[in-house]
Amino acid sequence: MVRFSRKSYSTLHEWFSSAGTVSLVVHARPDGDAMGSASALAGYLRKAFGSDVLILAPDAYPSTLDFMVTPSDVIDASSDMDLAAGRIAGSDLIVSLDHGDFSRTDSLERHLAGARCRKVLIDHHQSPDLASYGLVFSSVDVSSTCELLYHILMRMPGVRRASDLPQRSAFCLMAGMTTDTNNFANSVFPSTLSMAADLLAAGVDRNLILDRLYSSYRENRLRAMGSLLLERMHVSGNGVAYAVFDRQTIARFGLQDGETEGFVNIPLSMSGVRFSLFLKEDGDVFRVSIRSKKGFSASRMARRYFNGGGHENAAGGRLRIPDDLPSADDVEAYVESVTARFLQDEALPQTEQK
Ligand SMILES: [Mn+2]
Repeated sequence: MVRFSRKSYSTLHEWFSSAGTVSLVVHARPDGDAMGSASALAGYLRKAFGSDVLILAPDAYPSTLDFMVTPSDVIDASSDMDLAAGRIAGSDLIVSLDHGDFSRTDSLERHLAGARCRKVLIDHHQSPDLASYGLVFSSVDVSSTCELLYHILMRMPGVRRASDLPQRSAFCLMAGMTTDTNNFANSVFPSTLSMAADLLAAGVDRNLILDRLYSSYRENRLRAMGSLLLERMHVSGNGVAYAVFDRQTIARFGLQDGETEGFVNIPLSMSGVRFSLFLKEDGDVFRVSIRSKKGFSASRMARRYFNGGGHENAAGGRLRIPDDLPSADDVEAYVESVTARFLQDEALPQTEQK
């Protein structure tokens, strides 16, 4: 269960109620948890305080999340940087959701860091940048930012249960939590289930969420999954499985943003696989997703070899060409050598690692 001081909640409520213009900031390549928490908070702030609220995204969210986002709520900085920068300058309050520091917001970073207004962090990642925020709600003991936000909202005056929230906010909290837990498969705490029970009791249509998240794919995604299983996936003897989708594979299946979501989890269904890596070529970088089974650290692997980080069992990073790899052709050899080295290092007793 998540607990913050009584003072934190009352300060947050005071900041919410006195801010006319609020900007909710999400990380680059926003996912369901980021967009769900931002949409939910936007609805609450408008209803409770009549605030002028917009969501600031460094780039576009995938169309698979259309059902939980109102397009007019969102400023996409990659399509109008001046609008985004002006919004930040005119904000009374900035709330960062689902990321622990401004570096996850790409080109928005310097504007956010330079803004003089009040700043709040609501996030569930490790090692938040405490110095950048006046008020921090950070915990790794929750499934998602949506769950953390739910518990915070339940501490606001006038809110005792999910039915006290706008219906749309309750829906978005459930949708975002469902994406981050992969439909209750990962990072589920007792508090996650009590939140879900309350949201269901408030009338959230979970069937609609499941239909939109898991039964609305295009055919090409399944064909691409076939290629992953038959051709792209490599399984090493040391418990690492990985797959690379290079630009040719992406073009072959006409894959759009978000359509490879979840592919990284598939190899973990094999007995003996401890780490699964999925790499996708995007311009001059490979975007890397890493998942691990309990007892193995995806976040440490991401930090050490893939310029990234994240959660203990779900992390990500990137490899740049030519900084990290001479060319795209070297990616498989790189993955094999660093994962083997990582497993070797991890096998050493803790004392020898220091
Ligand atoms: Mn999240």
